[in-house]
Amino acid sequence: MTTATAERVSTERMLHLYQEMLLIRRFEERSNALFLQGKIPSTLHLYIGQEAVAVGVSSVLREDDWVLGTHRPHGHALAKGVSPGAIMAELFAKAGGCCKGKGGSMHVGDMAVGAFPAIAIVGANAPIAAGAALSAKMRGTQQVAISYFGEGGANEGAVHEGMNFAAVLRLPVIFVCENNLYGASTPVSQVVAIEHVADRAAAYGMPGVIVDGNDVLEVSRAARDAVDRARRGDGPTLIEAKTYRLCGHSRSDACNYRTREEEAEWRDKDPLLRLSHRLTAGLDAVAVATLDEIEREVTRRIDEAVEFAESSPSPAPEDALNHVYWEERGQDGRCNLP
Ligand SMILES: Cc1ncc(C[n+]2csc(CCOP(=O)(O)OP(=O)(O)O)c2C)c(N)n1
Repeated sequence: MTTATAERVSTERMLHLYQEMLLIRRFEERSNALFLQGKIPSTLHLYIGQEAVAVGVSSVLREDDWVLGTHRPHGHALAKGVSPGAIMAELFAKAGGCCKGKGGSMHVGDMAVGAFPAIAIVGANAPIAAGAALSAKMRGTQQVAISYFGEGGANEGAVHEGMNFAAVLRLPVIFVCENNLYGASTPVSQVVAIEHVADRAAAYGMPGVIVDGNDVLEVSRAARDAVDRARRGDGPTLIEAKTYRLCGHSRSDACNYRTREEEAEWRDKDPLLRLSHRLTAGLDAVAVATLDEIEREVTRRIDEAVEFAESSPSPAPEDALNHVYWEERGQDGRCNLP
């Protein structure tokens, strides 16, 4: 097991990463507000506090690489390039949503930009990511697949099967464990007997890397190493990103299983705050006005996403059985599965 170090990067790249993280943060805050107004049916698992993980990882991916998200997937999808409007419309259960309004929050994704529709069964995406990576290896496309899961998910049998299969066949998968310390209300110490989930990598014969999951530069450096290794044909890597969700597990969570002091400590380590400090202080010396400009641009994109969702129609009843599985119909009307 190794620990990652922060990457030396240009100011331009840091501003880009900042904008990507801010897009997720503001998207999540707005969807929470819309949920409370009763505009979003079902529940929401927000990604507030974990933005550096998805953004750091996706920042080193190609468009045709794949990410496989979890029940907390808005950040995974946004960072991979799924349109904010299509995600918001999906949360509204509207026909313009990325799953045509039939998946909701826990299934957002868009294969056109390499984001599998997310899988809400905890840990279930690991063997699917391995399968996608096997297809990339067989076709020689050099694509990589990212399997996200939490420290709770790390204990699911499917995660072990996926990791073992990927290691044995040296598949181009990066397993990213977002260790945010709690699986719903259960502290990690009650479900994992060792200090670092990344230590388990040795048992599969793959590198295990620990990163500060609230430092987008460190995440992106570790992800780049893992992606390079995967594209070279050297197989999978397990990255454990130590992070914290700065919100409840899902709606109506009073967070009584953790202290306000602990939350305050992690608020000081907020990934956005950390990058904005780094950008405005020291060598980079980016003007605060530049960050304000980014804030305005992000707000404009979120406003546009909400407008799109509001004006999108509900799915038509006659479409109830359409678009449930991936399908392309040929001229004869028959399904051609990929
Ligand atoms: C197989 C399975 N068991 C239980 C659940 C219910 N559930 C949803 S989220 C969650 C906690 C997951 O914790 P973790 O994997 O650490 O991810 P986090 O919520 O912290 O992002 C549980 C138990 C589920 N969706 N799937």
